[in-house]
Amino acid sequence: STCFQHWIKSGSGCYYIFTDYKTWTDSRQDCLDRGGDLVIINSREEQEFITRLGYKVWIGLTDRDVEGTWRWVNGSPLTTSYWINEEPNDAGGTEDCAEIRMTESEPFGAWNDAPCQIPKRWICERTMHCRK
Ligand code: 2F8
Ligand code: CA
Repeated sequence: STCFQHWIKSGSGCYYIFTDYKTWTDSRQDCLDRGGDLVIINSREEQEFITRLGYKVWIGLTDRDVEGTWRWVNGSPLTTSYWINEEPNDAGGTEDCAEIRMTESEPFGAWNDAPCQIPKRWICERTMHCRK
């Protein structure tokens, strides 16, 4: 199978990588408008692929419904996670959306919770184009 035009294939997923900046909600809406959603990270390979892009990006993970209960945008609970040490910390009581960032201690990238209104780059994911 292949990805739709302009989507990048990695593993069994297709990704759209943005170089402009939007709030978490607007990022998610952009992904939905394109037939995808913010990326859900299911494997170390996917985590590393996104980290290697070298950007801080919004991912499809939030605890805005129930503080402290992190859920993926498809409603599934968080099982395997890649939080930076001491994250998520809900700094200032204002951090309900997850980003990937690279730090010196996390060269393969790890997650931080940040305020959802901050504009950041984002990554959409969608399934492959099915050939009949
Ligand atoms: O030290 C970790 C801390 O760093 C920043 O706050 C100083 C982050 N804030 C933003 O990205 C807005 C915190 O989320 C992070 O926990
Ligand atoms: Ca944080």
